[in-house]
Amino acid sequence: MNSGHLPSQSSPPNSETPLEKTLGIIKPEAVTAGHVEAILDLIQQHGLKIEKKRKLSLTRELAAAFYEIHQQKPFFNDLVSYMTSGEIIVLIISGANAVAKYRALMGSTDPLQAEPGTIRKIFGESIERNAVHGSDSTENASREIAFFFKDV
Ligand code: IDP
Ligand code: MG
Repeated sequence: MNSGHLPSQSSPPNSETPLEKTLGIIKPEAVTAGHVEAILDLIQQHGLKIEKKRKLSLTRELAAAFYEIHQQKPFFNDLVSYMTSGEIIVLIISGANAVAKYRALMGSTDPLQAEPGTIRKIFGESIERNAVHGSDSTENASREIAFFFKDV
């Protein structure tokens, strides 16, 4: 991101803005708290499209596989327990620069550090219970989309 500010509302794509897909997750505490529609609205207000949406529950095995890069982290077991504690909503989000744009809209991992207006600032409860996930690169977006949407 080129500044500390959230990207403005929808900006028209031009020939240099790649159309991308990214994987989003609305995490269990945000689903339970009834924030799904508000989060989907925010994503769409920022010019991103919800291409696909699935509600599901992760098993411990699936949650551990999804977060395998964090296996060695001290918070890994808690993260797996948290992500299996209730239903989640998995999203394919598309648009110009969707990966970076959605990451910016999510805000910092820790809601206390997140900028005003970001999803994590508004809906996150803690560095763990931070309302949403988003792919951090186009490579990981492809891997994560394939993880949840076999037919895409
Ligand atoms: P990200 O979701 O912003 O990409 P990652 O470092 O990839 O952040 O961590 C994955 C998830 O693990 C976070 O979204 C959060 O739910 C949890 N997490 C990250 N760091 C901590 C921590 O220090 N304590 C507890 N949970 C954490
Ligand atoms: Mg991450």
